[in-house]
Amino acid sequence: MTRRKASLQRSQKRKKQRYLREACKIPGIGKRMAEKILEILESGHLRKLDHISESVPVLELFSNIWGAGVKTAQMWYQQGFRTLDDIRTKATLTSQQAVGLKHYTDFLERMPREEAAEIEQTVRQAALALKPGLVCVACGSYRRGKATCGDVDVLVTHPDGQSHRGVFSKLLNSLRRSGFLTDDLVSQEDNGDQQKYLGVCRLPGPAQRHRRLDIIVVPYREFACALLYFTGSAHFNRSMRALARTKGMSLSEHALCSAVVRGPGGAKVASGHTLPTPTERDVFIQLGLPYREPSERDW
Ligand code: 8DG
Ligand code: CA
Ligand code: CA
Repeated sequence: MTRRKASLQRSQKRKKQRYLREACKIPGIGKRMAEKILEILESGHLRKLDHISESVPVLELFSNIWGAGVKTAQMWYQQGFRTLDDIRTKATLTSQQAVGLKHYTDFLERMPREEAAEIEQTVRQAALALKPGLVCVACGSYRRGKATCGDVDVLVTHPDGQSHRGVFSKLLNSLRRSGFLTDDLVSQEDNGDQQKYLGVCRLPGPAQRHRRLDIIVVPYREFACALLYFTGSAHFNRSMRALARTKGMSLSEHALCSAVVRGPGGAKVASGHTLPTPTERDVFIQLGLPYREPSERDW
């Protein structure tokens, strides 16, 4: 190497160190980010992205399997899997992921709201055959008036405040016996007094698709808050909860509580007392908000 070339290399290295130091002075930019900035400045390109852009469609393909999150998708990618066939034949699946894979294309498709109404009606008929007076309401995007629904979220309760008890497993068994429920995903029996089922159903008849169905059984005293929660949207719920906090209250799918005392980190120190909310409208009133119809809760 000539002396001139060596001197040029030393000067370039010094320049690079200087750029790195300068980049690191920018708030929020550490050494690794600074190195990436430098690589782009020098070559107009970031090599790490070559790998990412190649993996993104595969990670999306995998994380669309119900029950598989980003972490699982990344693990499968690292194990060398690239197609759904690889997953089917080589990956270790949880029982939920196996159901998700079996109904992969059906679950990606949203259903027309008319089909959601038929599913709600099927659950209602089975519920009423068990116990007259049970109330069944399809919540989620269906109640918000959307033209298509990703799944159906049916809330079940009984106005006498007692008769919802014991309905959960009887209702599921009845829907299983009739062949309407085809697969189970999650059966959560103890969320306070609420019970939640996540599964798969299919309406009778040819060419019907498998659809995701959630069923929630709640005591009548929690009806309004549960209805509000399961109607969503998720973003709307987050806003309502945040607003409740600013007013010293707390809102959940169970109740609206007042005089909540929070510690410096925001953790609940004392839970306050439950405010009477017989209807959704009462929740809005207690929070000092004008009432919003379900179709106006889409943000
Ligand atoms: P979609 O099924 O048509 O896609 O829409 P959706 O009915 O609004 O969503 P969902 O996933 O079925 O959830 C039903 C409601 O549950 C949602 O509208 C509000 C409530 N919910 C929250 N937070 C979350 C959350 O983090 N995940 C889910 N799945 N639901 C949530 O408030
Ligand atoms: Ca839904
Ligand atoms: Ca749902």
